Amino acid sequence: MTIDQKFIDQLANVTSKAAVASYSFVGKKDKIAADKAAVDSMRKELNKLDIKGQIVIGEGELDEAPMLYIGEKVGTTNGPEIDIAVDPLEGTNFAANNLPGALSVIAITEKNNLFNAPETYMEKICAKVREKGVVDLDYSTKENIFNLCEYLNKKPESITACIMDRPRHKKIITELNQIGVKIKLITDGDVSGALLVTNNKYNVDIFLGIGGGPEGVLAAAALETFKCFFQGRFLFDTVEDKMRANKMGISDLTKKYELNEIVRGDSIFCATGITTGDLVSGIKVENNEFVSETLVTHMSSGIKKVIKKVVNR
Ligand code: VTB
Repeated sequence: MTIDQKFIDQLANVTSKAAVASYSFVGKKDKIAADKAAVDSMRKELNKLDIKGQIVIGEGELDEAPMLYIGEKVGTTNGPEIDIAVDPLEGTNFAANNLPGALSVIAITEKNNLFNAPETYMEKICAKVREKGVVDLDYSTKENIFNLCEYLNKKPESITACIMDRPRHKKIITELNQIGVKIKLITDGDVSGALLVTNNKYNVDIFLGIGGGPEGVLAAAALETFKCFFQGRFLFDTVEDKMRANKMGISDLTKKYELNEIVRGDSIFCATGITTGDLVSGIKVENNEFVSETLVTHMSSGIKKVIKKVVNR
């Protein structure tokens, strides 16, 4: 089964409207307001779609998030059963401080095909490699780089690795440095960071490190269409995290997940720019109208492109 192509445009509308709603709060130093605007808009628009949708990855659980919580049903119910992952405002700091890279993101699969990811950290690795065994979460950083060098026929000095600038990555960053790899350090936004491996124009060969689990699932949905390699391993540090994992039916807490175990079957991914970043431009006002740019991917048709839209509020 595949997801009808008509949903690409409909979902790009959803993320475009959320991006415009959040855009009013860009540079206002209020990340909560920027996020709320995106969430409210996304929920309203998702409820107009002819789907029987369920939020699988959202803004938290019912008790902590009144809207777009995990398990929330959205859509008119007149349509296919769909699992939905949302990040209405990915990069709240970027939006609040008017910095590049704030996105509104959504990914869908058919029912029961999207991993029900807990809101914990995830160890991730991805690269524009199709074969297994070139890079792997179980290899050391150096092994991954040397294998990738061989695969790409490049020297370590010509490899660029993208990683979030966090104290937890000190060891990886030191090792990358020792072998001469160029590092692209990002402050937030690891959905976008992971997607930089999809096209040579971004000059990133590998993305690695620990970031949000939900962001990992969202990135995986797009990476599948780009035929890139992705692996993720959830990290359950606290007792609370472990209990939540058990509740979600995860028994092996150290399991390494392959892309196809996270996103199964057909999928659509949409990421609209709020502020201009590497992947897409931010919201622009042209002739008194809002114009958005959205990166869309659709697995079954192989569609992967950036679309522009005039957005009515
Ligand atoms: C990432 C990134 C987000 O959180 O997942 C990160 O994509 C992970 O958490 O944009 P820490 O900030 O605790 O490292 C964000 O940076 C913010 O939600």
